[in-house]
Amino acid sequence: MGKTTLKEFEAVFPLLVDEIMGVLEGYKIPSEAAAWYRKVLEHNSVGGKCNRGMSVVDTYSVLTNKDKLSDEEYLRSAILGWCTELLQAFFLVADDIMDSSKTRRGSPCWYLHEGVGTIAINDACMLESAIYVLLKKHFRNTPYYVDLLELFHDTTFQTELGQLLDLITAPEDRVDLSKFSLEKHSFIVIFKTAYYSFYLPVALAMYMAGVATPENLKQAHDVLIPLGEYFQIQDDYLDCYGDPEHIGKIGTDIKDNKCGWLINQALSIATPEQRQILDDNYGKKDDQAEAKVKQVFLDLQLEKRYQDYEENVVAKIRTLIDGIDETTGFKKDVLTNFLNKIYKRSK
Ligand code: GPP
Ligand code: MG
Ligand code: MG
Ligand code: MG
Repeated sequence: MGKTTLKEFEAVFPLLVDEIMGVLEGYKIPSEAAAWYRKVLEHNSVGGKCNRGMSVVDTYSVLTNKDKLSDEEYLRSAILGWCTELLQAFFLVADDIMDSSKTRRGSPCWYLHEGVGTIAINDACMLESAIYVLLKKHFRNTPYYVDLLELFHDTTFQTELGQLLDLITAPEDRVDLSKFSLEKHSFIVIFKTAYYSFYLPVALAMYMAGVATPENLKQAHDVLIPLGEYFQIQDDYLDCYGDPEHIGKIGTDIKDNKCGWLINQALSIATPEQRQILDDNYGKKDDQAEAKVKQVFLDLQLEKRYQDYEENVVAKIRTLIDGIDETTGFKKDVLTNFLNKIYKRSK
């Protein structure tokens, strides 16, 4: 099955930016605002791995059994892919403000750019709006237009709920590790990441391929949500153990008092002495305190624990994929492709 390349997929984006600029021209907006919006779109949507966006195209190819899509089909599935990337861009611009992050995709976070600051909040909202400009232009005449709108709205709401719990479980002024738990962590990561990163791109391709029955959507959901949970646990792991040069961002979870996978694992096995060090140093905006937490993580051999978790969860997900019923138009390969893309990822 021929997979799309980043180069092919990225080549579609300038066409979409031009279309969006056309809408602004219709409003006769002063040119400096149009230039600003163009910069926002280009800087924040391009430059990532585009795994989510490209997976819409690849999933559509698998579901329709086509080795090579027609130009028209490629373009339409890539537009849904870019809508997914715009949603991600909206979330990342906003998330970096909320997490006080410094870098994203190897350059300063958007809100830290010269002259941007809190305008980034409006920019994030406008990245979201671009989704609906594109959907209206390209999908308004399809029978599944309302399904697409509902899917984007529901997914956005789910992600915001996850972000809410992520943020209120990590207050800046009051560190209380007894509020953390693996159950809470699971809710946070499923809602803030799994829905928009895994379920959304597949469901989009399913609507376009005409196989989005409630049964098939449920089959997809029941594997993609655990897969997305595993993906965010990788993100939590890489926040501490990833190479900032390689992942393009500097980890902030310990200083930000986040209810991440590593701290929850540490809490479940720490001795009273280690627990005291964690209580005294977690969530402090201070390099030395962060280093003390990392030392406890090291002493608890969390890296090994993570590798064991990874092998276990991947075996479970493979069993779930084996149980998929393909007679109703859904395909195991859709899910296997996702799993292969993220297994043992280092960025
Ligand atoms: C990832 O969390 C989750 C998001 C980017 C969703 C944000 C949702 C909003 C409604 C704004 P993260 O903070 O661990 O991501 P990263 O490590 O990339 O900063
Ligand atoms: Mg973040
Ligand atoms: Mg965050
Ligand atoms: Mg993270």
